[in-house]
Amino acid sequence: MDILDEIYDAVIDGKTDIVISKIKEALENNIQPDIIMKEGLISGLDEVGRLYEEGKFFVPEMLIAARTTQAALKDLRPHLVKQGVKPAGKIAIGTIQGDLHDIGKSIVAMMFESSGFEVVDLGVDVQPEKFISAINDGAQIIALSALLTTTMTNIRTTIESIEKAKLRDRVIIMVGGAPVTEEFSIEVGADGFAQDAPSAVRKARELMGAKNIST
Ligand code: B1M
Repeated sequence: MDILDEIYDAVIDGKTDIVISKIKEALENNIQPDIIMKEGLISGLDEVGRLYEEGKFFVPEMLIAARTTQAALKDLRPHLVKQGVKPAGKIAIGTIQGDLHDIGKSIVAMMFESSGFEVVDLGVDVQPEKFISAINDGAQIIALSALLTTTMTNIRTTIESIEKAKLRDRVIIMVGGAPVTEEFSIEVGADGFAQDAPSAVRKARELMGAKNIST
């Protein structure tokens, strides 16, 4: 089995020690850092996302694989920087104003980070102004999480504030959380909806490719 396949398998199994030692071996064998990231780490994590969507993996397995990938990326990052590799995009994520649930939002944030995005986690109970500041600071995507039917309406208020600040054209807006649906996302004028962390990553990549965002 080649080294990249071993990294891929170890990501799926959440075996951090093996991933880190195999990355070292891959670098010693002159495999480029971006290839290690894409074909070993990210494709392993994509497979974890697929298994989760098929109901074969659950949240704990997904969290373990995301943590493994994050630890490995920490080691790989200096090599990626040296190679001139840029993040897949800059995302600011937060739980909407009035809402204190942060478990799902943090899983989505971790999955974005493990998949090569630069992530700014704005926390919980995030006021629209904070999302506006994040856009002004270069976020290309903002991801809004809501867990309560009473707070999901604040997604609309936040999008309206972004429109009022004349920043709507500069940013991709993604929404998610247990009560949020595709229909609701269209109704409030978001660019995309994702029902879980793996599909959020897939949707972000798709939207980054489709919308030309200038920062
Ligand atoms: Co609360 N709570 N809670 N709670 N809580 C719910 C959400 C509730 C469904 C429970 C119930 O009644 N059955 C209910 C909401 C009912 C409704 O609105 N229809 C509820 C309520 C009512 C409340 C309070 C109002 C209770 C009270 O005080 N009377 C209160 C509100 C506080 C507030 O926010 N202002 C409250 C408080 C709390 C705790 C603080 C005790 C705690 C939160 C702790 C924390 O987060 N640190 C809590 C918890 C734990 C829950 C439940 C049990 C679990 C939520 C969770 O973490 N799920 C929840 C019931 C349930 O869901 N079974 C419940 C696991 C997590 C991995 O899933 O968050 O859905 P989830 O995230 C998923 C997807 O939704 C998606 O990806 C994630 C990963 O796959 N996703 C995104 C999430 N954000 C995304 C953003 C994206 C994309 C995808 O951006 C692009």
